[in-house]
Amino acid sequence: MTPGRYVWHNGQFVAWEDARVHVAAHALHYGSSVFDGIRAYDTPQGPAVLCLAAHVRRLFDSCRIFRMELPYSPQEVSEAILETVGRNEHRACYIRPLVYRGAGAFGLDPRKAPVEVAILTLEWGAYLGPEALEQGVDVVVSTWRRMAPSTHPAMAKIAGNYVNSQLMTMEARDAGFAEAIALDVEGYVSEGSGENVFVVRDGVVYTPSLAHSILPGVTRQVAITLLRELGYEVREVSLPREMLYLADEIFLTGTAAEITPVRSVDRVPVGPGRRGPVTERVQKAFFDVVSGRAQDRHGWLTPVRVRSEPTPSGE
Ligand code: PPE
Repeated sequence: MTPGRYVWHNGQFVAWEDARVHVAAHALHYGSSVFDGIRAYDTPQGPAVLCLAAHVRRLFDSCRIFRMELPYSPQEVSEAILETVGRNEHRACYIRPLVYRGAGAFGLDPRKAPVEVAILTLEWGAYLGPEALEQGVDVVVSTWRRMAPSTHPAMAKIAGNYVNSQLMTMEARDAGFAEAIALDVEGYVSEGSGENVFVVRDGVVYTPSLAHSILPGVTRQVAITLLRELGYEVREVSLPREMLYLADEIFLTGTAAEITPVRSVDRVPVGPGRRGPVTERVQKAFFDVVSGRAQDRHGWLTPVRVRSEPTPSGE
């Protein structure tokens, strides 16, 4: 993972090494930050950010749920994201906007602590390993359940929610799996530690609805759109765990994971145990759009103006 040279921090560009917080930062003690994850792809017209508006909207939605008032507008954050990618001269990168409660208050009313904003970029390759996109990954159903709807707000990308994801990931990796899928409190399929889940059976595509403690994934929405355009029926449903063992195909979607096939669940092969045709078609449609090979008919790509003027004071 290669970090970008500059970080946008509270309205200013600072060197990566200088983008610091105080150890008294509220977020560090209580998980009181929200974030998003966005990718910029290399296209023949230069780098382009995928689904910028949808990601910025979700960032603001997360803040609204957690009652964090951002000192910037969605427009300003979008501009800052494009400027950060441009300034760091990435051809392609992962973008991490972060809104956190800084230092200034202890205790459990976070609203007494200031809201601060950072935008980081880094070069981050295939999330689940270089072979994963073609070969698929081995996953396990986690012993950890996704948070109950009356506990943490799953629709918000709040840092504190990710304690659950980290427990899932460590358990899965220690047992030799690439990733874990969690069930919700009632035992229905929810999502991966950092991905949404899709199941294909008899040519119909199923994915858990928002009622199953999932993050409303931007890639999930892109995949649903592409699948419908390819002529598949996509249903947002309550998915019993056993559908994972009956599936012809399973794939995971996420900004970091992109569209990754699953080849086994709990050591049970998915279909014939390799990437299936529906997964392959939706992957191809996805990578064709993000790489600029196919026409961007939905306006998903925002071009980045690459400027290489010297930045912050002291440079
Ligand atoms: N569920 C969870 C819990 C989740 O964290 C993500 C993204 C998704 C679904 C898919 O959402 P979207 O990226 O909008 O399609 N996970 C982010 C964090 C990964 C990380 O390791 O950090 C991501 O993919 O950026």
